[in-house]
Amino acid sequence: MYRLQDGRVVLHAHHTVCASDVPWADRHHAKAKSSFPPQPHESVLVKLKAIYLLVVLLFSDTFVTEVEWGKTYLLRIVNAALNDELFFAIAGHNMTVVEIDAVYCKPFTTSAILITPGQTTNVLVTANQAPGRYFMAARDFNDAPIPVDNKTATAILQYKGVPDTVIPVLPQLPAQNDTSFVDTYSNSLRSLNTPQFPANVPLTIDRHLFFTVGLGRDPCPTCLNSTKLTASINNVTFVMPKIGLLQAHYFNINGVFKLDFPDKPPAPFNYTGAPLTANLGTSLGTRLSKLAFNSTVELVLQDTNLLTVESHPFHLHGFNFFVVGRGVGNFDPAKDLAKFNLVDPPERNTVGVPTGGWTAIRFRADNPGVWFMHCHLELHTMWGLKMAFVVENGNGPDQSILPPPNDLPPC
Ligand SMILES: [Cu+2]
Repeated sequence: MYRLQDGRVVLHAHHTVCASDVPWADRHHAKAKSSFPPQPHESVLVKLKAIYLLVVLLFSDTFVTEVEWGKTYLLRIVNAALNDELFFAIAGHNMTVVEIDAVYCKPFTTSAILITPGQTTNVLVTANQAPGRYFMAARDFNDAPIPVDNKTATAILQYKGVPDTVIPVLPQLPAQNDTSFVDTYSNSLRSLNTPQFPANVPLTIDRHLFFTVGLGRDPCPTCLNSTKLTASINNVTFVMPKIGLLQAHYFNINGVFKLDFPDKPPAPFNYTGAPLTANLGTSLGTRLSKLAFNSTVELVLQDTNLLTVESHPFHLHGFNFFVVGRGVGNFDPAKDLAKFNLVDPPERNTVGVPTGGWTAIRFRADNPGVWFMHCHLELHTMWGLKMAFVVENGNGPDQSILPPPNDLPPC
């Protein structure tokens, strides 16, 4: 659950095989009439109408939304796919990105957006083209050397008064492996950073973390070839406990997890170079990392070439973070730290770790509890590409975990 800048609240939930959890966020928004829709940051806007747009790869019917010429619309775009980062574009219309993961950003105009599972993006679109029917389309982005789903999902933007018989045109989406589009797009995302909505980037860091994220292969006597695919952070494949982590933490139940998650990989290696310099085996464990209340954290997420390099959209529960840097290859503190954006980095809760590259985030651990951090590709999460932070209570009156509600359902 996230509290937003303007008081709205977003529920971000997961269910193993169900993509329909994300719209809860939008339903929740829809009820919060008092502060919705958000006003644009620039005063040029006109008439605003919210369109709820759920991007999934399988539309059973083609969704059509009607627009009036000359009006500007707010599109709330949610990636509810399980395993696909998506490009999204509208034929003939540019989009102005104004909000990412429910945080305002500096508005910028683009012909397409990239949105990963777990992310949301709000854009303004002005219906100022020749009245007609225009496809909105979404298609997989994947620049890793692995097979991809190449289906295109479509919906239709239809100008009022235009008959349904008009054949819509398709937008030009970036190529499926267009890394440079993603680099440019990612670098265009900046916090609004105004007096009203400041970017409170932590400037001094209490805790430096370096996490390698990637795939692996573990022994499995009952599996084909006696091995199974796996995934790990710092070589730890997360094992889900039988008792809830938060429950175990709150009630001091021993034996559910250990607080020894490593701050860095067990042994440094050439994370993204070829050939492989580490073996594919991982260690299993329910290991968590403890953070002091209100401590500032810098976390570098480093993709590895174990099995294959691949883009991993990482999601942190409980906090927004600032994406202060990203790059290709191995993170090199000697040259990369100096390039961090500590002024107006994008603030969000899910970020892609580039294929064969790294992403650096910073956040303040001011929310006591137990918080998962995981790859938002469902397959990878299930393979163990996750860990959790235990954030200690503070000393103040509102700085401790609340007790569980009386109607908390038992496992
Ligand atoms: Cu992943």
